[in-house]
Amino acid sequence: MTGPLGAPAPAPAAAFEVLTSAEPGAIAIIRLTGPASTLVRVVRPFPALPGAVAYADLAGVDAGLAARLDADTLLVTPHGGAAVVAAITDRLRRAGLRETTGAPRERFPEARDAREASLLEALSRAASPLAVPVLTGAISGRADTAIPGVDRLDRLVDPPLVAIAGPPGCGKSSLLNALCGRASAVTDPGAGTTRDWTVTRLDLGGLVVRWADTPGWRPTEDPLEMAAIRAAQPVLESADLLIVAGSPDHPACPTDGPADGPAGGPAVLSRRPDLRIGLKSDLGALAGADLCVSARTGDGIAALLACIRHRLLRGPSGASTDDSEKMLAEDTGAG
Ligand SMILES: Nc1nc2c(ncn2[C@@H]2O[C@H](COP(=O)(O)OP(=O)(O)O)[C@@H](O)[C@H]2O)c(=O)[nH]1
Ligand SMILES: [Mg+2]
Repeated sequence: MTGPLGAPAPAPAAAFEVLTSAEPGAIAIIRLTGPASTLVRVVRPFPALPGAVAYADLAGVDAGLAARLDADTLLVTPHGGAAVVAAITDRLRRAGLRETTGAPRERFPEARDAREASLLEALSRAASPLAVPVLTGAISGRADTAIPGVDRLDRLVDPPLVAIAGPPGCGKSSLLNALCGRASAVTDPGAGTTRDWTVTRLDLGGLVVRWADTPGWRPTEDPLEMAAIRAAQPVLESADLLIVAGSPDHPACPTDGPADGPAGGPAVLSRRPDLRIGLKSDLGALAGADLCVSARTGDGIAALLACIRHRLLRGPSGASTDDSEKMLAEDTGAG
């Protein structure tokens, strides 16, 4: 009979954790922990001693630096594309490594306290470049002070949804193209060009958002266009920031807004817009707009970005543009 004392001690479990953000980046950093006898199966050549670095094959998927921090810990740095990281983590699981996502205090033992560990954890997965000065400023600052200029740190970490609505032809898709610096959306002088709503990831001067371009609101008999307008409705309802646009040649908004949806059109929205903008300001200013911009000349774009950042990052009390927005503008070089 073989008692438990006679059995060989079970091998300590090997584990891995992707330390870098899920956003695509040049490299990813994955921490491997466990006995060298297990890790050597997925990292070859294996850095022999603590402190050693090797250029190694990583799970047969990619090659990159492997640094041995101590007897049981290895950091490996494959390319940062989502497909590479997914393929490597899949191989690691098949090799018997368990995925861990430790508590911030465990993941960042160098942090002075729980708050600093949480800030470092947020920094490791933040989507917005603006998170870097904001979070590093907060980490180096006093532990009990709020972060100046940012009430909604979560929105620097997870990109908020911005949706734009307005009559067809007022220039919504042209604004999107101007903001992303390329022809992302099809634009045309003919009304009803944007049929389906689309989401594009945009960096608005350091704040990364998901920008939803939607089909224009107008009375229509066309079942396809009606279906597209209806499909966009939940996006408009759920957006973190709802922008309503109009232009001098298609002025139906901004005073009306989609909340007064077209007769015979989709159901009325339950919310009012957060921001009313006048597009094609090169043709003239739109009465009732909070601000006017021209996708054609670029006029007003910087002010629009500053306004969007302010509205998304300040809480309900952050009604006025004050020093905090100046700080954000200086951080990002935009204004
Ligand atoms: N003058 C001027 N025309 C614009 C501007 N932005 C868009 N347009 C034109 O307006 C038309 C409709 O634009 P589009 O972006 O497709 O409008 P949407 O239906 O609201 O997406 C196109 O012919 C654009 O070239 C602008 O800032 N100034
Ligand atoms: Mg369009």
